[in-house]
Order: sequence, then C-alpha cells, then structure tokens
Amino acid sequence: MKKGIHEVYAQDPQKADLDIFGREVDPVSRRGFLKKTSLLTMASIVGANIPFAQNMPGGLIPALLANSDQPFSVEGKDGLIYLNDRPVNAETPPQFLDSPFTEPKYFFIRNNGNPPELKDIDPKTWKLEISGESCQKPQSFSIEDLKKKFKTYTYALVIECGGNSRAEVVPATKGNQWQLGAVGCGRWTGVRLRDVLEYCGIKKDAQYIGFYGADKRLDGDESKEVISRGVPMKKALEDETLIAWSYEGQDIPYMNGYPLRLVIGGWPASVSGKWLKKIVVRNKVHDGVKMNGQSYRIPCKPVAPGEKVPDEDMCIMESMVVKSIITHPISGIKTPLNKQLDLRGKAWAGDRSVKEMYVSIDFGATWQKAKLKKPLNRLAWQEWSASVKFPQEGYYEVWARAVDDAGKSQPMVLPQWNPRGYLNNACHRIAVRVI
Ligand SMILES: Nc1nc2c(c(=O)[nH]1)N[C@H]1C(S)=C(S)[C@@H](COP(=O)(O)O)O[C@H]1N2
Ligand SMILES: [Mo]
Repeated sequence: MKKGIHEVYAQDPQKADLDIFGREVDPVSRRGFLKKTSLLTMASIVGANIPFAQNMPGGLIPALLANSDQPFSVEGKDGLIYLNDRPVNAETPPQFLDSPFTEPKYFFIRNNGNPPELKDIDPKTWKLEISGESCQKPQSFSIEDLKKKFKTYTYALVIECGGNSRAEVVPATKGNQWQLGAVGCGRWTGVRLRDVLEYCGIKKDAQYIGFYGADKRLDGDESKEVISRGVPMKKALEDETLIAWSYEGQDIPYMNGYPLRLVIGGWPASVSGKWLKKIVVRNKVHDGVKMNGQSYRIPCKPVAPGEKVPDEDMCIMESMVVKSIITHPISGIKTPLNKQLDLRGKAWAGDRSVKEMYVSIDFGATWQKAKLKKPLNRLAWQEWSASVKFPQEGYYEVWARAVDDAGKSQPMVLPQWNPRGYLNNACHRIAVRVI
C-alpha cells in the first residue's frame, strides 16, 4: 500500500489486504457486493455489529468499502485521487473540500484531451475571440483588454462535473468512475460574459453561446475540437457567468484552464470552457463537439435502468441538482461512545439554493436537522454542521441529505438512472465505528 495522506481514507478492497481498522479482509469487489450480501457477511466485513442493520436498504454497499486510490500525480495537485493519466482526470477526497473554499491545489481535474503546453501559454499575448453568426461586431481581446475595458467581479461558484458520483450508479455506465470529488467551489475573478458580449453587440436572433479552448484531441485530429459546449443566452447573460483569469486570488491552476476560462456555476462543469480561446454567439443551439449524441445529455423522459436510449430521445443536461457532501470526519473514523461526533460539510443545488440540511445515523430512518449557512453569493455552496451521538457501540453510517428551495430532497439511494450516469445526487454516507 502507498503511504501518505490517502492511507486512512482510500481503501480499495480489491487491492488492500488490510482495512482502515487494521483487520485483514477478503477481497470483496464493490459491485460484487450487491449480489451476495447477507447481514452477517456485512457485519463481518465492516468488522462490527451494525446496530441499525434492520434499516439498511437491501444491496447497500457499506460506505466503508466505497473508496479507492491510484498512484499517479500532477505537479501542484498532490492530494487528489487520480482516475486516469491520459487524459488527466483526478478527484478531490472529501476531507480536502472541508475548507470554506476549495484550495487551488485540491480543485479536481477533468480533461477530455491534452491541455496546451505550459511553455506555449503566455498570458500577455493570449487572445480571446468573440464571434459567431449572432455577434454584431466580432473582435478579439487580450486579458489586459478585458481587465481595462470591463468591470471586474468575484463570485464563489460551484463547478461540478455532470458525471460526479457516477461510480455508484447501477447498472454501471461508461465514463470516469467519479466518487464524490468531481466538484469544487471557490472565488473566481474575471469579467461578466454579459458585459463582453453586449460590448460586441448581440443580435436579436441570438439563442446560445459556445466555447472553444486551446486543448488538443488525444486522437491527434486537429480538424475537431476536444470539447465545445455552451449554454442558452439566459444562462450566459447571468450576473455570475464569468470569463475568469483568477481563482482564489491566484492565477487559475494550469490544469484548471490557465490563463483564461469560462466559469458558469450551477450547470454541469463541462460548460465551463478551460484554456478559453473563443466564444461564439449562435442563432441556434450550439452544435459543437459533445453537444450531441449521448454526451452530457439525459433521457427527455425517464427510462428503465440499463435501457438503450436513441440520441433523438436525449435532452441537454441543464442545472445540476441538490447535493451535499460530508467533509469531516473522513469515512472510517473511530469515535468513543460517550462523545458527540461533530460533522461538517457542504451543500449546493445547481441554479437553486439549499434550504435545509439533515443528517441520519440510522440508515435514513430518522433525520436530525443540521445548521446551514447562507451562500456567499448565488451559485456558491453552503457550509453545514451538526453534532450526533450514538446509542451503543458498533458500525454506523452517517448520511447527509440536503433539500433545495423548491422542496426537492436528495434521494437516499440512487436517483433516476440514465445511460451516462449523470446527476447522481444520492446521499453521501460515511462509515463510523463507535467504540
Ligand atoms: N477546454 C476544455 N474545457 C473543459 C474541459 C476540457 O476537456 N477542455 N472539460 C470540461 C469538463 S467535462 C469539466 S467537468 C470541467 C472540469 O473543470 P476542472 O478540470 O477545472 O475541474 O471542465 C470542462 N471544460
Ligand atoms: Mo465533466
């Protein structure tokens, strides 16, 4: 096993022979678990009696077994869990989302291609082109021009990959098997996309914007983009939609889009174009790479789990959904019976805000209200905290559940299945052993 920060957090039961309690474990695959679990085996695997076992949904994989670790890393991004190296995809372990805003070094990385080489990026000569059939006066701006011509704003914005938490989806779907950490929230600084587009003139028929970045496809095909997505004008023209050059008071980290990126909070992060070179104003729904087919789209009508859905029955994913994460303590913690356990985390709800936050220690049978702070601004995440006490020794899970301002709650298990495993907002749960 690799030593270091992940040691207590990350345990892949297929690889590790010791669990976080230092006991030897049989290799158990997480998905295999679904098929062959009795309560007795469950208790033997978690290594303790499960006081609320009668509440556990059938087939539930104990949170204790839900994490994994891989040896690979990018400079300046050490604490992340790497899923891939080509392209680089890395997520943030929950405990690194504990600070009020995600530190630059811990911001997750989701690349679809190869980033432009760092040596080829010069922020002084970097140009952003604004054009498209619904742009009146197409033109280019340097980063310096943007700073001089337009007012600068800072907003804390949640960026969450549409496929975050895909690892839990059953039946399994294609794509990066993200656990919970393809999300981050911090203060982005830049100019409003609206100010720049209005300066260039928006034609009456404008419907959508689309972005182009400087990254290159893995297959070497230079005639196509890696990814070129966009949003309807209404979302593009919101106050919080930024063309940003700074994150948490520093240059944007290289892997997160240095020197310039689009930041569109609350929607799948795939609309927040990195290494931003061009924005087009379209007179129709943008048709760039990954706007069509199955990518970043969900069935227009609910389908059965595992069903094949033709492209024409798929609709573009828009706002993300209500979700929360437990950032403290880490899963697998040991805690004494006679002591309250303090819990902390974050909650967010796409275009909406979070109205209430709850925690449960009995597999969702009863819920206790948590304290919930207001967001710094619209589209920022909200901090929550709670304190729980356990009735007897044994294995527990702490579950966290957020409710948005429309009254929509996170589901306790899996939400509506879709072919690419997007928008999984099932409750986060951590394993707790009370001794
Ligand atoms: N140019 C470019 N922009 C991009 C991507 C990309 O591969 N290339 N990936 C998108 C996807 S799918 C996500 S989830 C976010 C990830 O942002 P991050 O790497 O800063 O976390 O960037 C989006 N913007
Ligand atoms: Mo993504």
